[in-house]
Amino acid sequence: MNRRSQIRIAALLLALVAVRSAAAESRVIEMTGTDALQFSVKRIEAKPGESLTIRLTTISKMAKTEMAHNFVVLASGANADSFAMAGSMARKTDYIPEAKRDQILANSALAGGGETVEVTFTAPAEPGDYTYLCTFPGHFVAGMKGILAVQ
Ligand SMILES: [Cu+2]
Repeated sequence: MNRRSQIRIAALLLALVAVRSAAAESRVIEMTGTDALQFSVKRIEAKPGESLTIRLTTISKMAKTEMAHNFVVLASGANADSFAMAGSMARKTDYIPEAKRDQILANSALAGGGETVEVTFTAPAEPGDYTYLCTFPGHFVAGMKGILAVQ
């Protein structure tokens, strides 16, 4: 093995270690979404700047077009009602309203029955209560929401 490939391998190993430690630092919060249109976790307490991984599994026997869930955390000051309304109409973008992207701190993909989606993000530095919700049509109105309490 020449010097050049040794350096390449060393760089690759360092990169792997960096990826692993970043993943290890993130706290994983598992939750489910059901046909009852509720998240199993309704409140998440976090430290400012903490790395969080939300792992959302949808429990349903319905078709994905009829029943799916996502996890969307809103920035402070966002109006959750109008965000959810815009989201419910954004079918082409999996119910993520492109015009309101600046109000999203983090969002997962849509999970149909039996699927699990994951999103990793950094909790805001600013303490406060941040709303999270599912933007599938009708779900927020039915109560599919929760609070990320940064304190
Ligand atoms: Cu939902």
